[in-house]
Amino acid sequence: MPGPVLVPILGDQLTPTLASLAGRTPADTVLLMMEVAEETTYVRHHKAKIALILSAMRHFAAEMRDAGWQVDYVALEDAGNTGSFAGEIARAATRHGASAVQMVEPGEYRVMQDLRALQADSPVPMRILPDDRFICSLPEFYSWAAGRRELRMEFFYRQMRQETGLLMDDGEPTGGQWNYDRDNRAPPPRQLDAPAPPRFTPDAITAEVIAMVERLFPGHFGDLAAFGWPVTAQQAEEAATAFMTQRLPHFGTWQDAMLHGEDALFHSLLSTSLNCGLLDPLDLCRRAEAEYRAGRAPLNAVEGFIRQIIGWREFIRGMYWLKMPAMRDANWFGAELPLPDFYWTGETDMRCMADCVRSTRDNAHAHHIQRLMVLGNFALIAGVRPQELEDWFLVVYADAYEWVELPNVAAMALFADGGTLASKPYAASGNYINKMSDYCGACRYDVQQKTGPDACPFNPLYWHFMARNRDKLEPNRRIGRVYATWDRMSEGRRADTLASAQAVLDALVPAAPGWARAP
Ligand code: FAD
Ligand code: DLZ
Ligand code: SF4
Repeated sequence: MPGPVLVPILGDQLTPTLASLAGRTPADTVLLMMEVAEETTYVRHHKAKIALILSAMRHFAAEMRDAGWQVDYVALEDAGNTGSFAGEIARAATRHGASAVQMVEPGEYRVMQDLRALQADSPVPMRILPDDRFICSLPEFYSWAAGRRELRMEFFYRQMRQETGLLMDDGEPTGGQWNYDRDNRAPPPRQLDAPAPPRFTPDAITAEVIAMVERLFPGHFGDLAAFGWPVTAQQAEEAATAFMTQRLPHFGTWQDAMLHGEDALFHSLLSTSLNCGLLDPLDLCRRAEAEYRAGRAPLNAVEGFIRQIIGWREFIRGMYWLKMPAMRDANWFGAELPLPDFYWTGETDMRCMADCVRSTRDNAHAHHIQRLMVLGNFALIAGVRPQELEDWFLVVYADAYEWVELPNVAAMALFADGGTLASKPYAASGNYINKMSDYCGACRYDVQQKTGPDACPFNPLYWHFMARNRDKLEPNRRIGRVYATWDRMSEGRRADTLASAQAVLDALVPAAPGWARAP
């Protein structure tokens, strides 16, 4: 009798229909799940991110056992735990006398390198299968990208709409337009009264994991007091239903809005569940479309939501694998500023920044425009070294895995790849934040002032960024025209602007070492 097939399932593969389980039966298969020190510590993750993944893993193992599967679960503190995926797969293959190992490819390049090395040395056959939970396979993405001069999400998205048939009528986009982004940028009124997303009270499994995280990772960033993320597929379904019925109808209009203390607004907060496998992306999109077809949600909301998932999410994943490992080293502007300490402490008079860091600390979440136009934008115009900001983003968000974090930070927020993903840097002065939020009114800085100690720091930094990168940005058709405005300013005003920006930069305190990676 040949030994069983060993099927390792990683912490972001919590999906019962995983490709590695197709055709397998409980009689000839052992599932292996591993809590390993290498994953919990390769960066010093937000406490809530570790709690979410380990709790979701433990719940998934219990559900798979209930469904009849044999699950070998290695807990973080088990005696003999080698601390790495490769070590645990090798150990379990011997323990079970496995005839073969079969698993779905990991989401991260770093882990893929380790698994390929293990595969090369494995005494039993080891198959690594494509992750078919993504709508676009990697070979399909590579062939879409091949030979194109510019890789832009919009064109990829149109192809995905055609392939999935989402929001298509007789081969044409529903409503006659592919993209309703213009209707998704309304500045917020003073109050928006968004219904709060459901939070899930920790059960015994989650409570035990939370206690373990507090004990083993006391110095990690973030708070666990408000932990309420879905940790099972059933909870994720509940969260998805609440979103579809309560917030989706307004998702489009207020997609880019920010309000102080309003951490979710009309966003779905489904990324944590999507990224660890508790929800299926295509299913979510079909449900959103059904809300539109039934007349319960408008087209700009539903198209906007579907675009984020079959457009941005898939495009970002394809770009990651296309551009790695170079993407991790990209630094087109040669930015070398250390990450300011307020990214960790939240201690800054910039009200927008303080609120975004607070939400990040309390919830392990901030919404897209906070990530892009406050946290990312400041780092871009101040000139923070990309690898430091990338580490920060990988640590602090419960939905952060390198395949989705890195392209968003390096290529979208920092333009560190020189424009393979975005057509221009998302650099903005305080004016943009003022328009899209209620942050500025009660800020210690004055968003209308362009220079001097009371000026909003985003204002002079914006021009400092433009001026110091002129050789790179002036040829860009989409942004180069701003130099005409700069050149029209008097020499004195330009000098004051640069001096004000330099004063902001000189006052920044670099973060103490050890927040993101163990010193
Ligand atoms: P919603 O606003 O409700 O959007 C719906 C879904 O669309 C999200 O759940 C997500 O799955 C998908 N989506 C939307 N935008 C993107 C995008 N740009 N890339 C990929 N998927 C997208 N998202 C992550 O999942 N993990 C990250 O580590 C991450 N890091 C980011 C870093 C920066 C600098 C920026 C600008 C964006 C980042 N994003 C990341 C994308 C986006 O901000 C989050 O997906 C979103 O805020 C998650 O909240 P939500 O579920 O409420 O999203
Ligand atoms: C993020 C994370 C953490 C903190 N811990 C684990 C773990 O102990 N075991 C596990 O299987 N996965 C964990 N993860 C998620 C992995 O980092 C993720 O599956 C890989 O990065 C995918 O390449
Ligand atoms: Fe942020 Fe400037 Fe507005 Fe203050 S004035 S909240 S620093 S954009």
